[in-house]
Amino acid sequence: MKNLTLFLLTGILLGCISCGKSTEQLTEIELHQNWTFKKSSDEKWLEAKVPGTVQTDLLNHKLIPDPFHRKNEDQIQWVEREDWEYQSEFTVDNTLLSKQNVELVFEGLDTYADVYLNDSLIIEADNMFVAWQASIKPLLKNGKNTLKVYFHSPVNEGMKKLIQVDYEIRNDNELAPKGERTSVFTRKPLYHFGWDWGPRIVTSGISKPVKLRAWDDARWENVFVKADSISETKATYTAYLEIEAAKAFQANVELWVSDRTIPVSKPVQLKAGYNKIPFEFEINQPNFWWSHGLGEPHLYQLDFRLKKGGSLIDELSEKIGVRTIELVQEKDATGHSFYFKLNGVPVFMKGANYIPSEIFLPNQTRETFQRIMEDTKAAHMNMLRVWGGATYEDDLFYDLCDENGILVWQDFMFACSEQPGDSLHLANIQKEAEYNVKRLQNHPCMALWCGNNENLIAWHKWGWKEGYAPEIAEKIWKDYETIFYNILPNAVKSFDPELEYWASSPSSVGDKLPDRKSGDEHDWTIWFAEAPFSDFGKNVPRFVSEYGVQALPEMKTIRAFANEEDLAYRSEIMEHRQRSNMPWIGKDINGNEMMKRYILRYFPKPKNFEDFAYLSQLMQAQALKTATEAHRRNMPHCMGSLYWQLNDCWPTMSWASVDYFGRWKASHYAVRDGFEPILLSPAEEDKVFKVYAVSDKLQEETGELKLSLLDLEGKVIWEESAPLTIAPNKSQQVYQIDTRKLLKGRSKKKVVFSAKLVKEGKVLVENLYYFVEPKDLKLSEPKITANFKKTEKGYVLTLQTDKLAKGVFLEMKSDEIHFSENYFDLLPGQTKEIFINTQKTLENPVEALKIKSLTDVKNSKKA
Ligand code: BMA
Repeated sequence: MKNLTLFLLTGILLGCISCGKSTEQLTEIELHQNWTFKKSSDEKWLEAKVPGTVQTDLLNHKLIPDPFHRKNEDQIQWVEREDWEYQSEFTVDNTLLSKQNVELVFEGLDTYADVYLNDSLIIEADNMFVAWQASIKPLLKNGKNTLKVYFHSPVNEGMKKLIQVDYEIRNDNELAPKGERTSVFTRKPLYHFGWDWGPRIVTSGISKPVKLRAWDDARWENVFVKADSISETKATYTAYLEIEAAKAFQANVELWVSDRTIPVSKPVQLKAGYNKIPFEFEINQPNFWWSHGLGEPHLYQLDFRLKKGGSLIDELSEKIGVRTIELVQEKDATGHSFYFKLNGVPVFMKGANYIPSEIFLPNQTRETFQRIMEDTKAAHMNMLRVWGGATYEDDLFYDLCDENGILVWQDFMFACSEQPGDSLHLANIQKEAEYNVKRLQNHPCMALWCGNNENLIAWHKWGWKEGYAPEIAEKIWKDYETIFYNILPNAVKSFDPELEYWASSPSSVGDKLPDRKSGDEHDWTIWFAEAPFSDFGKNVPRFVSEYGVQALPEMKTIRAFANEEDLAYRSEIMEHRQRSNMPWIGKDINGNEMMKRYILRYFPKPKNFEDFAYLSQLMQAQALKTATEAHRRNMPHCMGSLYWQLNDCWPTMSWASVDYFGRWKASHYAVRDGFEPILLSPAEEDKVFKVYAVSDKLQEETGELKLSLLDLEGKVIWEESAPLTIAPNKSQQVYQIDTRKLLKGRSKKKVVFSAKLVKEGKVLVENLYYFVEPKDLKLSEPKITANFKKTEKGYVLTLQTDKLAKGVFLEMKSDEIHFSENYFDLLPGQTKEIFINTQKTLENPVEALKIKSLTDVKNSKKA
């Protein structure tokens, strides 16, 4: 819920620099100043930052080392075992005390927190995913007031619960010895306890804003906007107004819709306490909300004003989008479809799995979220999956998804684990589910609520069920049913009935195990089961909600956490940072080894670490290129491709396509190409060479299809062209030829195939295809020439080559530069223009530019 913010610096409270909203009757003030903290057993109080975490406060005082550097994470583990106290003082005057109601609101507490106001206990928190509030008027004093928060160690609290259960409740991702894994007992992000791409840093702290809210007669609690009917000409809505009133009285509600000059208004009779009042309104000739790529994500601003007589009591603003969203699961020849219809249009979902961009959640800033949106949009995505092992994100994240047309597949916060089933825990889950469904219900970006990530397959397919005596297995499964078939779907049904609930990802219809015929799939045959990338195109699922392979970030990022002596793929530091272990394959197999195996399958052998990092990126890019194209070629059978994972929460090697510092890996460029609204995708199927045209556009596209076969020096061996009409929202085969007829006996190692769509002399899209893996290409060293031209926005870099340059990686030695294209193949005869947006002046850019391509690996020195 966002409130209209009229800033007012009343001076009512000392220690408030950014005060919240204010009307004649209501004042909101942030309490972010004057905080100190200490370990509960210590005496000395130190300055603290709120919102924040114990660990970041300790870091600010240099009391712990930088946990991201080398193995320092190990040295800060003691923090999770301690209790911590936070304290602040604020002053209240009579103006505030004269208000009839004063509430203290914590938007987030991490996690077991006792809050005392002037030594009276007012809140006992035990869930980081909800807000906490208390009425505090009787406790407030004129003058100085003391606020204290006592944080119990989340691990010790979890342990107390763990020892009460006489069977193991599994979370195999937790980085703690068996018997000490407490994460499942605590409603706080699972990834804080360690995951296969993140550190174990179990935080405590005031995780979100804290505020005082003082009001007299009434205030807004919530507004839930439900669409009654939506058509081209009119959208009708009922807004359910939730109002908290101190007494019964006659009020008036006004609704101002975007730039309408006259509000809709209605008298409402309030009773003391909670009120829920339906309020109807309509939008004529609506502008629809569309996902990125399909149209404008048009938003309507709704300003609700609660009035008594002529005076304004409280205001609340919401943004809504006129849209319909459906998850369509119709029976068909294969099984059941699984696709989203937005405004009646089937939309192929292109996107990624999202995790928080920080292990320390309060460190996420507006800039972080905005960058995520830019990276998402730049790669032509229209959906992010907010994965269930982390957190329901901040309001700002969903606001930005609304504004940018990014649909959200939202998991509830359960992943790869089992859950306790005691009544307190279940009640806590219910509260959390209701709170978050209500909080997010008005966002047009919301597409789906999903119960959990992989809990179902963990139980049935990872041997978990079999590990228990039958009566224990029965109990665990019953608890699963209670949470995922009862509590969570009921929360969605009650508070956001427009959205579908999907109990587990991945699964098939009726919450059966994933079968690729219906439902969604996590395609981990590639990577964990070591299948070749070409398998992305085999037995393609209906909706692929996870798939991916790991890569290292670029050297600049690696050097931020490692020293020179650590730069070896199995060095102590690189092994420590790598969290993906695969004991079922072999004791010694981890992600670093797996990256090496995949590199060797497709690329020349790296001789040093820098080449290993570079090749891991090309390898990951090839995997995601293969997957995105295969999934889209198989449209409409397959209607979604969300790879694992978009981003990182610390500098590391992982499946991310954008690293912790926002640097794009090769894979992000590859995904951007794979997700182009119009894709030409060549593929060999049963010795027949085919070219597919896939379009996500809703209008027909025309142009000339230009196909050519080139040798590696750029000589055209074969070419054909024909006018092409690409049907909207469809995958179609547009060309085919017997591979032998195309190659006519030429070596597959010495040719490259290009497919282009050309319109009015401009290349709209181009895609290259090789008949052998990169390591088998007969590449010889290219001579690449580079030229820089200064423009208003920065520079244009022009590149040319005399021979095929494969996997061209550009880097500026001194400057941090984002190249509009990187890690690409450069064809001889082609002039490639690359844009660099920068206000900086680059000194001798030609000399500062480092160009690397695949042949350089052959000539590299051994480490
Ligand atoms: C999926 C995710 C995560 C995990 C990733 C890589 O299963 O749901 O749990 O990090 O794979 O192993």
